[in-house]
Amino acid sequence: MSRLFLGLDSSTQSLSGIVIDFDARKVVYDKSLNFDQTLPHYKTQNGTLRDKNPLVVHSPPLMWVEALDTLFAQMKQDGVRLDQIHAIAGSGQQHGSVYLNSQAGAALANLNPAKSLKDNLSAIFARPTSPIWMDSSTAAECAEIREQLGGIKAAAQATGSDTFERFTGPQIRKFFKQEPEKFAKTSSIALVSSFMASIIAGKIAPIDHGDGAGMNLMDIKKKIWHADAMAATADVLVTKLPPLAESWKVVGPVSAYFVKKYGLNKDALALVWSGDNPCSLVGLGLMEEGMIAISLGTSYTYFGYMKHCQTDAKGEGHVFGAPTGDYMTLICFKNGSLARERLRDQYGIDWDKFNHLIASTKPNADGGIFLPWYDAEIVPRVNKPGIHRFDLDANDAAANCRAFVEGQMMSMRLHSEWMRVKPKKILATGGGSVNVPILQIMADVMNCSVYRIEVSKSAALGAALRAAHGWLAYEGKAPSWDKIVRGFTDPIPGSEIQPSIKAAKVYDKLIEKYAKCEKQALQ
Ligand code: XUL
Repeated sequence: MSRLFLGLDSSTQSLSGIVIDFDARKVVYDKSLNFDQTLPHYKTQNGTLRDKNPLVVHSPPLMWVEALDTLFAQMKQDGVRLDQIHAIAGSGQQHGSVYLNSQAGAALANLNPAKSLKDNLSAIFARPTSPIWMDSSTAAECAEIREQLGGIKAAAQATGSDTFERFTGPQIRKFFKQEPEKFAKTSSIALVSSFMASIIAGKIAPIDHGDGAGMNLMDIKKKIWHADAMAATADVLVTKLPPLAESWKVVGPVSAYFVKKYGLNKDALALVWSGDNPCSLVGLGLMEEGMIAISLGTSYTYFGYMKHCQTDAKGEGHVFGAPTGDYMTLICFKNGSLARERLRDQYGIDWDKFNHLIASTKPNADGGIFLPWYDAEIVPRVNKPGIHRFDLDANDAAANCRAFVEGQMMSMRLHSEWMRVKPKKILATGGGSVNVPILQIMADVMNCSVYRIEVSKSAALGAALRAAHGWLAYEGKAPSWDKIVRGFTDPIPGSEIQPSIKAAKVYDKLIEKYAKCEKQALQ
């Protein structure tokens, strides 16, 4: 019998499921349900509910519940051998929170297969909507918690990150301050990840160390709830938070609901879920220090594995738990591909021309520096958007396009220095990674080889691999992570881009000028 494992990913816009045949080392099923299209009655836009206040972004948790039933029904209809699935793990968009009332525990334990999940669970919410990671309405609460914890550096040392608007603690504090009655009726607060795990297991699931680190509530070193952070966030919080657990913790056997309704094996294990970034770390095979992924999406993210916890004194980057039990780091740069598009449009060119222009200019062609803050920037913190040119003629499209990409890469290099881990291998992902001239600049600035990898589903794949790891650990077959990911996470053959020694030398010098320009612009 094949050993199949299911990885689910409850992301902002969709619920995905990936089934892997662990012995054959391949993905045997891969499906995504888009929330807006599959469940239009929740009236979401890109999975979210928009508010009059643009800073407020919530989603309906009942939509995630219904999506789970829909996906299982789809898997059954598609002939997935659900009886051969040995374990299920999952990935959730990070930071989002679900507020459960006192009925939740019993409702989860007694899921009736004659009814839908939605009908079983519609009465368990103390708050009908969930603030998600795109919500940035908690600046006041961030300031309050930060102050209680002793400032940026202290907050980062305590919880792995400075306080951030989207992080769960500041969101909980806002709810506690603004809706005290509903807060009082909340018996249990879940993350998106632990909420979904609770349904699969039929009981309130723990929060894993990976996702727990995205809350500003977990002691990042001891991996227990941080007493001062809880006190700074809300009253009696300790009674409302589930326990924390390692990422391979078995919550229990899967709920009988899924056995009776969809034919899951009654012995299949339900594992804790983690955040999408920790799951992607596994789904990309980043299991060693110096292995970095750079995702070139709307925004850019830079993330990698970290052996020993090292926090950012400036509070720009995050430290989360890794599914291996170690750590991972993540930095978000807001001005990514969208900013690049804005520059391209200013010169009225297309992407081919843009790439041609940068490929036909030399590294740091005219000594120019471009700071690309079309939007307010997260890293470095820039509240007032604006682009800045140094020694650059705005009319020179080629020099500007090159300096723009160089600026983005130098910013990543500079602002990841606190990790004290020199990149050894970079995996480039996301829409922007199809542009080879951009990847060449990345390789040259970082002085490191860059590979492309297809990762549209890295979080769901990572969850499936975590399911395999959790099941093997439970069976006492102490698995090495290397062996687990082997064959599933290979870069695209022939995609390697080597740094040029000459160009790398140019950038080693230029980074100093870049840092000075940034400092000047920030003043
Ligand atoms: C990470 C973050 C996002 C969400 C997206 O801090 O906010 O990557 O996890 O799902």
